[in-house]
Amino acid sequence: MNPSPDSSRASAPPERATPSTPVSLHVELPEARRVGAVIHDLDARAVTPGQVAAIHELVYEHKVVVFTGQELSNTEYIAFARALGEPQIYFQPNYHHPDHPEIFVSSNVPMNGKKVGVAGTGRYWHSDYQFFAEPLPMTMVYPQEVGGEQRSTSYIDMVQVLADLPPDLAALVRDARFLHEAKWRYKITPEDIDKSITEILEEFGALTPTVSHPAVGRHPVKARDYLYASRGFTVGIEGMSPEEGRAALSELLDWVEREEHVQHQPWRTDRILLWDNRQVIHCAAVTDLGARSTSYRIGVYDGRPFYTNEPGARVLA
Ligand code: 7UC
Ligand code: FE
Repeated sequence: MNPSPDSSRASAPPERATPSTPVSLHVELPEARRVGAVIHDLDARAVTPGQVAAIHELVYEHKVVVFTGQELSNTEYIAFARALGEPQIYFQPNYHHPDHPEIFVSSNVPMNGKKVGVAGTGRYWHSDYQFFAEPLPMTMVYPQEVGGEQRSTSYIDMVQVLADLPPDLAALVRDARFLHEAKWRYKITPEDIDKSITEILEEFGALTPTVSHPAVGRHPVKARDYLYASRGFTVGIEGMSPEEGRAALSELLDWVEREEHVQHQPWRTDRILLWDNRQVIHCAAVTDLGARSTSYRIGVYDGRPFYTNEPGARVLA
């Protein structure tokens, strides 16, 4: 398909298959106000530069992309991520796949009798690496074991949310900077035994100091504005007292998380999800009780700034 920007696509009818083109992708576009273009049966093992450009355009335009019919080995999966950008190595090694540090493992299933990765990651609204000065532009998730009947990742379109904000909340976010922190989501590791909660918070807080980002970011490719805030990591508002900031954020995030804003993308072991962490926030569904769940995530840097309207993050002491 033609990778050039075309805003009319956003309102294209669903299930419109693109005819065979030089990049030959079979794509289903989402309905208006929905995220998620579906790319059918891409040969992810032999992706061409034209296909990569088309995938980038689809993920920037439609915020989420689903690749159907995938059956990739770990090395093929990493190679696919490398074709799309630069794979991330997550900053905490306890999340790494034992043979492939690029793969962030979310799993409750031991591998060769040993715990691998972390169980139950990201079960709160967030954007990946929101708490760092350079957040993660794109994330891919490849479910290996689905973990029950109705497993999914849920998304909120933060471009749409920003456009629809009621006037009082729009005034709150205009020219504001929000503070983000990871330490409240820290997962205890075996090395933490015998440490106090205070010690753990201090140590992890020193590793991941509070950062501030503009509350509204401008997308580097689409030049659209998105609201950059989440219940998971956003903890305050620059220039407000902690209490004032928390109260204002809680009102904003209650609006953001309204049922009508939430879209679900079901998990299948033959589907890879790819999303734009600038334009959506996401939340992982809880695993059914006793069900085995494993997913392989790869974060991808696209070589572009996270937002272009402001010079960048501020790291607070
Ligand atoms: O265990 C988790 O929920 C992981 C989270 C603290 N960070 C994921 C990320 O990339 O921001
Ligand atoms: Fe996440």
